[in-house]
Amino acid sequence: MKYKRHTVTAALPYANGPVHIGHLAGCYLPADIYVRYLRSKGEDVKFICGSDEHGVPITIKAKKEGITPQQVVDKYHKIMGDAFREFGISFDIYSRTSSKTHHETASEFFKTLYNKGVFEEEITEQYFDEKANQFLADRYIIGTCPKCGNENAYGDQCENCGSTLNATDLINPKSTLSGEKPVLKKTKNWFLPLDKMQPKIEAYIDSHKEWKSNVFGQCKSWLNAGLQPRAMTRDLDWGVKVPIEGADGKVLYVWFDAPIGYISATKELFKNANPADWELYWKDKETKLVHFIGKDNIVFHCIIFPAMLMAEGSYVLPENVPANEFLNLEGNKISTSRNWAVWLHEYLLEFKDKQDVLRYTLCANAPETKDNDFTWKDFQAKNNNELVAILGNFVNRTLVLTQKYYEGNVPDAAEYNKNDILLLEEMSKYPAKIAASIETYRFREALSELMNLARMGNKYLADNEPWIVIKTDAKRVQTVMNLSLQICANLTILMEPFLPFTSAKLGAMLNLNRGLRWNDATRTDLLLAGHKINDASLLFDKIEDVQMTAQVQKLADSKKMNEEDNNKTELVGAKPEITFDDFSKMDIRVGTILEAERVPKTDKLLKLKVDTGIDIRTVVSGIAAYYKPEDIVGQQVSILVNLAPRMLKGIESRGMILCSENEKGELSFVSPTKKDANNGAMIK
Ligand code: B3M
Ligand code: ZN
Repeated sequence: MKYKRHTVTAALPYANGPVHIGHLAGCYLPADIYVRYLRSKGEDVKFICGSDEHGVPITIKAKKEGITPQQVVDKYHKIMGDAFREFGISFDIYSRTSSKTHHETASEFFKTLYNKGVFEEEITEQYFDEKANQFLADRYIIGTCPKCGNENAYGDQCENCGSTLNATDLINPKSTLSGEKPVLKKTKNWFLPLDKMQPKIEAYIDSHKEWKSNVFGQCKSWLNAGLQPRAMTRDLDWGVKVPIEGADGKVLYVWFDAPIGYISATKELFKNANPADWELYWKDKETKLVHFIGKDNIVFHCIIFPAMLMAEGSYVLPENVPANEFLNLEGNKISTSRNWAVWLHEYLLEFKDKQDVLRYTLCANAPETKDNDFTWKDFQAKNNNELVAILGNFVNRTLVLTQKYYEGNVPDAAEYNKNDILLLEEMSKYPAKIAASIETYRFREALSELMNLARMGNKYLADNEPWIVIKTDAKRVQTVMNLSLQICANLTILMEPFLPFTSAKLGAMLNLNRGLRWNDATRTDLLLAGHKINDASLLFDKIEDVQMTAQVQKLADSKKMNEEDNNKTELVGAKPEITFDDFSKMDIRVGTILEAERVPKTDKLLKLKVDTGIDIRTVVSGIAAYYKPEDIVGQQVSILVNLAPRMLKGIESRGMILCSENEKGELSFVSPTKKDANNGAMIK
């Protein structure tokens, strides 16, 4: 069936950190290539993305940075949007799920399902952290995966084996907020009865045997295990409020609201046009809906979201979900927390104007069927041996010779010989060949075909040696150069989805008509005789060893820093990090208690006279339950001397005696271990 229009989405990234090469290779680059190709074919396509601003990853980040969730998403929404734009990821809209449109759209969607009686309302026991006084959903809880034994599985998903989980499935659950073992507490939630929907979902999946085998296989294995009802609401406060009565303090499950983000972003896109138009891109049967994602999102896009759409009833279902596997970096899993990543914003600073080199490398090496590895050595090789030596070299030789022989005027093709005719025939096959690969989501193959066209051009030049023939047969050289120029023009069109920056640059050098489309690349008259081309400059330049050594060193440094960090104990529930300057503001000294007496009418307080080495002062301390006054006279203690004075029970207390507190809340002095410490000695 030929579709009238296309809705293409790329996974909404969590707005909790910048974008790295794994994100790009995983879904944004293939999606962009696909969309640029469709546009070049003249298809009606909308490319939809935005930030996923809800969910526990956001609130955890906020806590860690000591800012609000809204501040977190504002910060990263901008950073991510900028990085995508700079790499030429050509979204028609990059929206966000904290927008009003989204909150309204997600609420409405939920209400529709609720009114249709789709949800099962159930009171179940969910984990609760008594110390943090909140329910623990999704990433607020970790434990051992019941399927694969990974000890760090999240409450909703195990990243090791890809299973979707419920928090109550975890063995040895632990709160990521306090590190404590959670208790079970009853709460009401609304469940999507995936178990009952299984036959319909199964029929849908079975009608898509053409899907990539990694995607189809994962779906089948979930179906074979039997789908379980899944809660679509959470007892959390950050997210889209559950829009029904009796649901105070609850929000929509982030995986319920996030895919609806695609719909609300499309609405935003059309908000200044005819607002009903957005519906065509979601509800018209002649719309082809394709989701580009990474493999950890397969179940949500292939099972849960389609189930939601089916239950709603008026939407088309995803026609394909070409998920990629993961990209590793120099042999190790990319990790944000361990800073084992190549960040796009850093890449741009270090490799200015080389977006296409990264696009090329990531596409040529895309983890389409299995996990793949990015190495700097390979990046350099791809640039030097392919982009520079094949594509750049062919184009440069053609343009330089055209300037040299014809002052930049395209020569007339005099007469085609047998080889020229063969070349023309071959050339005309490329658009269809590359298109077939792109349409079946085989982007690596498509890119390698593109390079074959450049190779063919190089070989043509080498076989025909215009630089030698020019001395004897100027007419022949005109034909050779004319054909070489046509190949350059075709390359400009066909490379655009993969290398948009280079395509624009080459198009400008060739002074090529803008607005040429994919199918024009079969033509051999894109540059007519007499057409004037512009000066040639290099499309790519060599990347030197020193640049690569610096990148490898940067990664080694971050590995070393991590190893040092790993030697530290787990900082569960720790206070936020401070600088050395923060610490050195505190003036802590050794002092000796000279006098001690109870503060009348209190159980807790002792009034102490302390020799701090710099003065003798009064301090009121809450230690009466643990120390008798007569026992502590002569005791050496640590005292914070530059704490602002406070009035306690009418006594001015100047400073604070440092104590440790055990698990029962009992205090004990922190004292020098050697008895001969001097009063006034600094503690640092
Ligand atoms: N934010 C997960 C991720 O970034 C999630 C994708 C949502 S797509 C609707 O991997
Ligand atoms: Zn697992």
